[in-house]
Amino acid sequence: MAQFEIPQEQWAQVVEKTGGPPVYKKIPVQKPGPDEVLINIKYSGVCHTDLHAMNGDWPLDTKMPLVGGHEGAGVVVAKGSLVDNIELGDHVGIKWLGGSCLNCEFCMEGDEPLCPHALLSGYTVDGTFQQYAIGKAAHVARIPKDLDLAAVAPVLCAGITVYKGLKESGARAGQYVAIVGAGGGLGSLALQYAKAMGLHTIAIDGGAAKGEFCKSLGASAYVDFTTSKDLVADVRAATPGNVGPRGVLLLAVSEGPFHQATEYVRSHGVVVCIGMPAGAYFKAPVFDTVVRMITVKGSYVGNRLDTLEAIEFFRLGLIKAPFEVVPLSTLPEIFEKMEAGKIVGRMVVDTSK
Ligand code: 8ID
Ligand code: ZN
Repeated sequence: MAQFEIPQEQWAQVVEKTGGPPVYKKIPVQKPGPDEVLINIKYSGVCHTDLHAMNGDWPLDTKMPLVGGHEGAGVVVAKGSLVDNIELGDHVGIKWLGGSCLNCEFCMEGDEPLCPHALLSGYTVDGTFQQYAIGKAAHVARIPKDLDLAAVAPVLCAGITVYKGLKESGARAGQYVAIVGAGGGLGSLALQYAKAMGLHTIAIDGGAAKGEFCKSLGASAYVDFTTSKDLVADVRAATPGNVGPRGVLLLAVSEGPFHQATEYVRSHGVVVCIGMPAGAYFKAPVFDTVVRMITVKGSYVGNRLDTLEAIEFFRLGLIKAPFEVVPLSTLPEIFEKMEAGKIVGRMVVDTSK
């Protein structure tokens, strides 16, 4: 069995007060409990959720001080006494759902994200913006050893979430889905998962650069919300017969598009809410919802099987969303760019720098 030298201290980005910014500093390396593993995180994707966590946007308290991050991929370097199905040296990932009780009716039904005792990585427990993170053995994602850890990191939240969202939309191969916020982190993965699932995509986001980017990821149409004179008509026009897309994945971090989606979704279509703009409400006309038989639902990350399936799509070479690797020390600048909507695709931090 592999042996690893584990330092006493490590570099981390620590949010010390709500509102941030994160502070790059040395903190102690923790020891895994009996049902936990210690993971040498090599790379972590940066999700907009990490920014919500730092800003205290949501009606759910974070731990404080907080090490954020929940798209971390790395190597198991230590494990607790009860962990008998993971070896030192195995490659694993920490995802948003860090742990769940595995005994409540939600866990039993495979709805672990709904467990009342769920642990949220980088939110209620420390996450992956550090060199050594703790994961519950039952919940860490298994990553085949031949996969590039930087490239697979964004799959651990963005990939799982959009893959689940596409399943929740009920859209089948050959049908159309609209991806709102398609040029962002979740959006870029959504375009790739949708393509791999045989779906046509209508990408919605702002600016020419994101348009080029979405087209390069296989979008069949791009609607620019900053220049479109009639977004509803433009989205419908991108589907055969102008009937609108079967499914809509709402990934944007602003409230407006949540109100528009029921206007352009196809009758009997499904609107899936995934993005979580602070303080936002969903609004839809009751009349249209009834007579056009529209379904509106939320979708929240994915369970362990969704995780395995999302990684399998990646292993098969079907998911090639561009990402940019930068040092962990630059996290505050990433958050600034994210706040301004200037990130195209996903940023991934290298924890060794
Ligand atoms: O399980 C879940 N439901 C889950 C999982 C992971 C992330 C939910 N999220 C949430 C995050 O907390 C965040 O609120 O999904 C949202 C998107 O996360 P992200 O993809 O990591 O964010 P991003 O990279 O900043 O991308 C957002 C995109 O939305 C576009 C922006 O231009 C950007 O490309 N956008 C905005 I802001 N307003 C838009 C609009 N009106 C828009 N696109 C189209 N129309
Ligand atoms: Zn996330």
